[in-house]
Amino acid sequence: MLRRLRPVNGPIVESLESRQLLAAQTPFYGMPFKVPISIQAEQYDSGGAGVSFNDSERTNLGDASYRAGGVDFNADPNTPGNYYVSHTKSGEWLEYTVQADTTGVYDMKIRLSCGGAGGRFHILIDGVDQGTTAVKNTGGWDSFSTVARNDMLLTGGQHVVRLEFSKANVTGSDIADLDWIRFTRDTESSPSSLNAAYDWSQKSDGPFARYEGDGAIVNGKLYIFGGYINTQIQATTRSDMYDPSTGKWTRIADMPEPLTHTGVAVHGTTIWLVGGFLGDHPGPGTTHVWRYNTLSNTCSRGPALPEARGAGAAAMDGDVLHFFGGLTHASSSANPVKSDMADHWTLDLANGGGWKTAAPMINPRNHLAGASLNGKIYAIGGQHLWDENNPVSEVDVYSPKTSRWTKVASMPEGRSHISSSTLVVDGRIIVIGGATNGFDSLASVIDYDPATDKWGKLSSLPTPLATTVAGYFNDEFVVATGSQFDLVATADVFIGWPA
Ligand SMILES: [Ca+2]
Ligand SMILES: [Ca+2]
Ligand SMILES: [Ca+2]
Repeated sequence: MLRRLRPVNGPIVESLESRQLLAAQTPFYGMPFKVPISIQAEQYDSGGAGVSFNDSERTNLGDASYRAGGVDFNADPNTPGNYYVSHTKSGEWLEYTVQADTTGVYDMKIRLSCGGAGGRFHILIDGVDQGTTAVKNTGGWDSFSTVARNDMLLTGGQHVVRLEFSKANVTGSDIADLDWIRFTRDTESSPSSLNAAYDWSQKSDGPFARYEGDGAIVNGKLYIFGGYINTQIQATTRSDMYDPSTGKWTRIADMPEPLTHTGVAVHGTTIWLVGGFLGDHPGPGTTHVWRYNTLSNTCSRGPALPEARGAGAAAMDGDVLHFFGGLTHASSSANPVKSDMADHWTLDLANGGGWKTAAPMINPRNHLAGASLNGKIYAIGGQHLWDENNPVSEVDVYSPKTSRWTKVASMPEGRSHISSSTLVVDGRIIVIGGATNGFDSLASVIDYDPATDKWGKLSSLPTPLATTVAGYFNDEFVVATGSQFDLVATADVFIGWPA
């Protein structure tokens, strides 16, 4: 009931409207670019002239073919496969569909070159002009530099960003060559919808009890895949989706195989499920990678991991999927696990090239969580081997820029079994529940602020819960399934509102 009284803010209405009005306009990859992210200028939306771009003439005036339609392209002589949008004239524009999970202030950098007199362009978000940016001569058409357009507010939801060339300083001449645009979140001025105090309420049980399920929230709906169903530790392929705005559950496509302990990361509207333990406990680790498309309700195979892993962690940094840690198989008396795996692999979803090796973890472990925040990757908590009595409080951060892992502030206590209940909200990492010493489940909800390198506390869940699946959308936490007691599956559902 409380829900109905709350004002419905722009995001839902706006995204519905934009979908209706721009039915023919679709993002380059079929899914919106999820900010913060870098977007290749040449990967503007599909839809055609007058819909997703405007160009002065149907011919391609550039030296390279990249896409048909009239936009002009030049090849990057230094990076095979990279292109510039060239020959930009006054009145031309390009549009990009992006998605922000939560409301925030974003800064934009635009990488461009200009060998002429320059001019100016505007950035428009959903048709609203964000102001003029001047283009000056950069020392030649092959000499690129970045210009900034700062402090743009993006509400949570989908948006169309237009880059429009408004004026050439010499009439009829080209204004700039564009390589890419990059959105970064301005964490200092982003309004935080995150309070410390939450009112948690328990909703009706979901249709299916499970623990060690995997999942994530996409467009406000919580998706839960697989998991174990009983004290015999039997795995299921069953998957469900919960819409907290209606309280309705929908059974979705079963997973292609019964999995638990996958690494989960979201790219646009696709949920990546990486590795995992296959079948009933103690199942073997797998190299399998599945992509669940939330739009088509289908699972397809992704590039297999270099080696089998279960209970590792995944995180998405822009278009780059990271996977690290885990074990080669689940532990059993017949097959005790002997080593934690430090391997760290990355998969570039925009540029392909398969899984690549990255810097190994400094403290290899399993049953940890992965998170991506401000262009860095976090490895959070977990356990060593099958020791549930001494979970890890350590948190490590990986910088793709330096290719190094370093330690940051540890959690207040050791926590494992948090892989699908760790999420990023408004520039902070939130860990909901989990298991501590001796698989005692936890009700506490903690948050990490990278600006202060400190862990804080949010209002606790009404009951302790480990291995739960959690998400956040429009100021609301949603938490479902998991176990309060080891090996006991629940269908619990909790919603948290700012108090
Ligand atoms: Ca043209
Ligand atoms: Ca042009
Ligand atoms: Ca480019």
